[in-house]
Amino acid sequence: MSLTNNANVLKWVDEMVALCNPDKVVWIDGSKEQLDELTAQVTSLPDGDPNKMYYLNQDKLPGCLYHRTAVNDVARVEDRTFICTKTKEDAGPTNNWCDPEEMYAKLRPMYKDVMKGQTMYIIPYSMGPIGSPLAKVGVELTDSIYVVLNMNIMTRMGKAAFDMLGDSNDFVRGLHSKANVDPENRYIVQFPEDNTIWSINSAYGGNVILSKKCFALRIASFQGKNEGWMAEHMLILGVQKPDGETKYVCAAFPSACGKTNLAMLIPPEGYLKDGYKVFTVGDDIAWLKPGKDGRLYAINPENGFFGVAPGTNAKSNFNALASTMKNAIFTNVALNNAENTVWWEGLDKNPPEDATEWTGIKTNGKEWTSEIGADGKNKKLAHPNSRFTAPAVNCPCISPEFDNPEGVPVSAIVFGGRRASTTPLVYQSFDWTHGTYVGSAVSSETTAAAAGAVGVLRHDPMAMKPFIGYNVGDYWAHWLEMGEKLGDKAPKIFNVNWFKQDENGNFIWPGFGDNMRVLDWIIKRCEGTVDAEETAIGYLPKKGDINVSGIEDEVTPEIMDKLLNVDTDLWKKEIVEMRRYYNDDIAAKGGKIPAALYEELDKLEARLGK
Ligand code: OXD
Ligand code: MN
Repeated sequence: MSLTNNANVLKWVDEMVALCNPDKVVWIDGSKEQLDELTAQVTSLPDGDPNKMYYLNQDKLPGCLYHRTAVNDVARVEDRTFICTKTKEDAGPTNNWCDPEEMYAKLRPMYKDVMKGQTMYIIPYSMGPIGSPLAKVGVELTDSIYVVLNMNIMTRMGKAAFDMLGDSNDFVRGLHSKANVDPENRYIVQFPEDNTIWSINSAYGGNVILSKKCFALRIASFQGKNEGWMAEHMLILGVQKPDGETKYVCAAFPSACGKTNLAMLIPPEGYLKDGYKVFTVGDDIAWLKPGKDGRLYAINPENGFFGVAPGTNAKSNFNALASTMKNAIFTNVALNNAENTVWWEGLDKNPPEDATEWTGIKTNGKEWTSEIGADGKNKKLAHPNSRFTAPAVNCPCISPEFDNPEGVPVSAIVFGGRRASTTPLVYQSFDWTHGTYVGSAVSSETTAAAAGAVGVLRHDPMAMKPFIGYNVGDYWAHWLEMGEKLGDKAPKIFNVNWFKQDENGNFIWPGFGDNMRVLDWIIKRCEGTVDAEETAIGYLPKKGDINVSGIEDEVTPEIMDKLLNVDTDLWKKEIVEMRRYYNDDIAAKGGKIPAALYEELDKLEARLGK
C-alpha cells in the first residue's frame, strides 16, 4: 500500500516500477518493525551473497551491523559522475557533462527489468529537521536493503517526509540499482534541471546513499543558486563560551583533511577548566540561508555521520568513536573474529590475531594479504576508505540545536587545506569578496597515503570541486551575491592550515583538540575583542594572541613565528599558480570567472609588491 496520495510521487513511482520491473514494491514507513524485518532478511542471506550483512557482537556493539562491498566498489567514482544539464556550459569545467536526453537514453536500457526477481524499496526522506524552512524532501528507489538501513541513519526517513511534502512536486527523485556492480557500466548521474539522480552498478555508500553528495551537495547547490541559499561541503560546530553564549562556525576542507575531527573536537584542558564546550551540528554538509534577522543560518541536512574509520581512535576522535558504539553500520572494515567486533588501522596498535580482512579473507593478523595500491606493499586489514554510518544522536557532543528547524546563526566561515608551506596557521580575509577569493583558492597537497606523486597541489575551490552541480564560475558569482545580500551581517571568512611543516617535513602544529586555540582567535575576531596584524594576504594574529598555554614546549615562539609567517616569494608563486588556474583550468574551459575575483587577485598581487 502506498504511503502517500501525492500524484507526482505516484506517477513517477509507476514509471520507474514499469522500467525496473521488480517482483515486489515495499514502501518504507520508517517503523521499527519494518526495519527489524529488513535487518532479519539481510542478515539471514547465505554467506557469500554479496548483499549479506552480519550482526556484530550485540553485547559490545548493540544494534550494529557489518557489510563488505565488492573489491572494485569501495569509493566515490568521480570519473563516472555526471552533471546532465541542457548545455555543457551550465555544467562547467569542473564536471563531466552529457546531454540529459542522451544520458537517459543510454541508462534506460540498463535499468530495463533490472529489478526482476527482486524488491524495490521506496524510501521517503527529509534532508533537515522535518518542518524546517530549510528542509527538502527526497524519495529514493533502490533494490538494496543495505541502502535502506543506511538511509535510516543518514536521513529523517519514513512517512513523516511524505506528510511534509504534501501534494508538492518539489522532491528529488533518486533511482538506484546495484545491478551487477559492473565498474564498466557504473554511473552516478545528476539531472539538476529535473531534480533527478540515477545511480547504477554500485553498492558503495557515497554512490548509493543518494541523499548525501548527490542530493545534499550536487542537486542542492543548483537549487540553492536558484532559490537564494547555499549548499556547502562544510562542518558546523558550536563553541560555548564560559559566559554561556555559543558561537557557530562552518568549515570547508577537502575530503580527508579532518572535518569530522574538527567538528567533534575536545578542547584542551585549560579551555575545559575555563568552561568552554564544543558542540557538533554537522561533520560534512551545511545548508545555509539568510534568516529573518538578516544573518546567515545553517542546518545540517543529514541525521548521521558517514565517516572514514581508519585513523579514528579514542585519542584522535573520542566522540566519533563513541558515536559508532550502537546502531551503526560498518562497511569494509576488518573483523576481530574472536569477539565478532571491528578493527581498522589506527584503532589501536593490536591488529586481532584471528581477523577477517575487508576482502573477506581470514588471516592471522600478521601476514594479511589484501592489497591496496599497485605496488602490492600497502597491505591493510581494513580498506583505507572503510566507513562507519553512525546516528548523530549517539554523538556525546551533539548540539542541543541539532534539530532546531531554524538552524544556527553562523559567525565565521573557515576554509582550509593541506599545505606544507605558504599558507599560515590562520588568517582572516579583509571582507566577504576577498573571502570568496580565498575560498576559490582552496587547494591541498597530495599525501603519501594516496597513489601518485607526493606534494602535488590539487585545486578544490570551497572544497566543493566534485560537488558543485553547475558551472563553478556561476557558483562563485552566487557566493558574491549572497555576500551582497548579507551585507554587514555576513559571517567573517577565515583560512586555516593545520598541516604546516618544518624543513624536515615534520608537522609543526599539534592539531586535533589544540585547533580550539585557533577557533578561539577566530571567535574573538568575530566579536571584535582581539586586534590583528594587517598583512598583504589578510589579517593575522598578533604575537601572543594564539593561546599556547600548556603547549609552550611544543609550540615555542620560534615555531609560532614559522606558523604565522607570510613568505612573500612563496605568495608571489601562489599568485602565478592562481592566474594559471583561473585562466587555464577554469576560464579556458568555459568557466565564467566573476570580474571581482580577478580584481582580488590583482589587489593581492599589488599588496605583495613587485
Ligand atoms: C566524503 C567525502 O565521503 O568528502 O564525505 O569524500
Ligand atoms: Mn565529505
